[in-house]
Amino acid sequence: MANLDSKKLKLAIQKGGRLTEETLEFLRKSGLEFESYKQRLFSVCRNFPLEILYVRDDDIPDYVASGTVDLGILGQNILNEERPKVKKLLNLRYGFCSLMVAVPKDSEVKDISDLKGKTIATSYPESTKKFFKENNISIEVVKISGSVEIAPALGVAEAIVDLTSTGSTLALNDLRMLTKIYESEAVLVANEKSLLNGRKILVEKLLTRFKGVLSAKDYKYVMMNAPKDLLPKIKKIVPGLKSPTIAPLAKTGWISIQTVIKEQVFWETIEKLKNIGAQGIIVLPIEKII
Ligand code: PRT
Ligand code: ZN
Repeated sequence: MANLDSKKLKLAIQKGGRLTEETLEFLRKSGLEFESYKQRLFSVCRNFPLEILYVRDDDIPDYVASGTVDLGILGQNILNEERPKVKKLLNLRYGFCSLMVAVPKDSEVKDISDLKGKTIATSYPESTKKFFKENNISIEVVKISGSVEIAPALGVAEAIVDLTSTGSTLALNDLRMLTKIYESEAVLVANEKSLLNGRKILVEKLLTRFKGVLSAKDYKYVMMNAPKDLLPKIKKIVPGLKSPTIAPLAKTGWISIQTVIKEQVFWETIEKLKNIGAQGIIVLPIEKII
C-alpha cells in the first residue's frame, strides 16, 4: 500500500460486514462515483481525488494511526475499545448499536454489583474492565473473539458484554440485558497529519460533502396549499421557519408554501398543518443541504 505522499486521499472502509453496505451508500450519496464489486481491494473515485480501501474493520485503527490511509470509517465501539491515536471528525448516524452487559434469563443477578467476583466473557475486554472499574466492582474477564453469547451456556462465564442492535441474539440465547455500557455508531476518523497542509483542503472538501448528506437527513422538504390568511398560523406551527417560499395560486386568496421541516417533529407538524386547513401537502426527501 502506498504511503501518504501520493496526491490522492485514502479512505479505509470495512470490506464485508455490518458497516459495508451503509458506508457505500453514504459515500455514493455524498456524490462520490466509483466501482465496487465483491472481490475488490480498492476503488478509485472518478470525480474526487480519493481511493477507497476495503479492509477488515479491526485493521482500520492501525491503518489510520500509522498514516497508511488518511481516513477511516469504523464503529465508535472500536475507538472506545482500542483508543487508537486518530482524530474523530464526524458521527455518521448509521451502524447504531450498544455495548451491553447481559446475563442468563434465570440468573439471580439483578444488578451489576451482583457480578462482583464473577467471570464475564467479551470481545471488548478494555471497555468491560473500564466500566466495572469505574463502578468499583471487581470482576474477571475472559476474552472471546466470536459468539460471545454462548459463553454462559458453556459454563465459561456468568455474564457477557457484547454489542447488540435488535437484541434478538440475546433473546435467542436466553440472555437478558442488565445494563448499557455505551452506545455506538459509525464514525469518520483521520490521521492527524492528514489534517495539515495540502491534504487538509481535500479532507475539508470531503467533509463538506459528508456534512451535507448528514444535515439533509434531518429535514424534509414540504409543499402545501393554504388560504393566504393562514400564513401567520402556519409560521407558528413550522418551527424555525423564517421566510418560506410563497407563491400565489390561481384560486383567489390561496397560496402555495414551500419550506423544510425537521425530521424529529415531522409527523406532529404535518398533523397540525392539516388540522388548521393546509391542503395538498407534498413531502420530498432532501438530498443535500449545503
Ligand atoms: O470481518 P470484519 O472483522 O471486518 O467484521 P466483524 O465481524 O469484526 O464486524 P461486524 O461486521 O460484525 O461489525 C462491524 C461494526 O458494526 C461493529 O464494530 C459495530 O460498530 C457495528 N455493529 C452494529 C455491530 C452490530 N450493530 C451488531 N449487532 N456489530 C456487531 N453486532 C453483533 C453483535 O456482536 C452480536 O453478535 O450482532 C449480534 C447482535 O445483534 P442483534 O441485532 O441480535 O442484537
Ligand atoms: Zn472485525
